[in-house]
Amino acid sequence: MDELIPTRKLDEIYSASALNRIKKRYENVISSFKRQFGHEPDVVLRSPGRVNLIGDHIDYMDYSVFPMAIEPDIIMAYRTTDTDTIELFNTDPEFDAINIDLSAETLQIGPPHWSNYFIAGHIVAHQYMTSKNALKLTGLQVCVDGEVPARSGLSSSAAFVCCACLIVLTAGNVSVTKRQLTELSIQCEKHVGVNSGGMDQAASVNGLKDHALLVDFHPINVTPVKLPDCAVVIAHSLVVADKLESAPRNYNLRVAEDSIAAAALAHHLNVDVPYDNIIGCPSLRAVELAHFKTPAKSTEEQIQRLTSMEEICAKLFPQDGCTDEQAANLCGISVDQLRATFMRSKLEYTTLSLYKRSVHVYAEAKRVLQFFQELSTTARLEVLGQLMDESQESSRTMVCNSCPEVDQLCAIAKEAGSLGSRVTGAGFGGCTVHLLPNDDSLVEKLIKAFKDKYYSVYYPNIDKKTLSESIIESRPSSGTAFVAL
Ligand code: NG1
Ligand code: MG
Repeated sequence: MDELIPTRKLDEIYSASALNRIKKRYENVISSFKRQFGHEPDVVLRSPGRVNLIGDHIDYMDYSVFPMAIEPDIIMAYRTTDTDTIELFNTDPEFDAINIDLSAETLQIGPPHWSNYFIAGHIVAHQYMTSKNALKLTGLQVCVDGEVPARSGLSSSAAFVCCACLIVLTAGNVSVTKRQLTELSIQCEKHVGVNSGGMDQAASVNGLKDHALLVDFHPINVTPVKLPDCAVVIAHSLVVADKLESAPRNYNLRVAEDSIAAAALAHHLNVDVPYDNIIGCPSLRAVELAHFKTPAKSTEEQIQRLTSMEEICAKLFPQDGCTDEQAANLCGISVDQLRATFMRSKLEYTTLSLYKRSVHVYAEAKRVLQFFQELSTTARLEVLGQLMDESQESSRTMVCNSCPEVDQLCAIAKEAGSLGSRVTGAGFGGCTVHLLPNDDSLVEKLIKAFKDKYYSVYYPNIDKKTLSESIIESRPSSGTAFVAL
């Protein structure tokens, strides 16, 4: 992670079969740029989306996750100007062009708009440059071209903020390592209103061809692991998962529930934990570390520890949820303190599901370890698939971030021979991921089953383009890079 963001040629980034199409895509970005701004861009760069194989809704609790970067990505081309404006343009007419005024003291995030993700990258890069006394802000002309489906759990937003952050830094003559860009881009989404963990940005920046990535947090570290001979197929439920709009009842609520569960456990186990997660609260991993005091000596011991944490949660928390009063009691604080500490962003709920969420975190953290262990030893696809299925069951019943359409896609896939099928990313709709043997006929059979039993049933009027973009077979792709054309 300590090398600088690389410059890569197209054939080093994309698979051979995609190259012709990709070349046209870059030509279109350059010609759109010229048409819009009357010049060639100075620099072109890209950052990929990601699919998460296993380990969801645990990154913000500091547990390791197992994503891989995918080929669909966001390309940005930019040119510096001596104006006080960022001129943002998107090749997709759905996203309207906008000028952002840089003359104000600090940039502010406005009402929901795609440009907010650029502003978030700008704010974070600006703060970093100020801290390094390297502040040189210029005007920018930027053309964006995205192929990661938005609001689908494939991290279009992380790919976007990684590009935005890198543009502002590079335009200001600041070069960064993969680690620095990972750490900076992790801070971005919070400015937009989602208290996100760091999985997506780590996967986007550090992606490596043919490798999945074990991502650890605190400190952040990425270990590439070669994927065995297999096929990974992604299918979009086409249920729009608007993470920002639904954050108070979905994503941000999960982060808050886990944080409250961690504080309650720490109180129960009588241990001190740092208040340093994404919302300035304790993480469930910090409680585990404080409780056991010394690091586990083996994966087996770590797995046992996680099992015993699950058992403690199951005894401590009522299974049907907690009122604010109960939660505050469990943490040993007042209701006012509970709200002031854990609920600084707006939340909507009837009860707090401390039991379900905390048990999921410890169980899913265990599955990630088992997945990694299996991949690093015998790499049996059946074992990996089984863990993915168990993860889906936990999403459905404990995180409650699946939905009937996602369940349906997983059931169709299992019937068609998938070894493991699950929702990927934040969920509440969005994409599913499926593991298969590397066998073209099995992959074709799966894709046919999706078309016949899902898309033509749920979306009988689906157009060809949407259908072809909804099913992605992707090998692990490489990460953020400047592109040499
Ligand atoms: P997606 O599905 O890409 O929005 C989100 C979070 C991750 C992680 C997963 C759930 C962001 C940028 N990413 O991913 O940090 O928590 O959900 O595992 O919010
Ligand atoms: Mg996102």
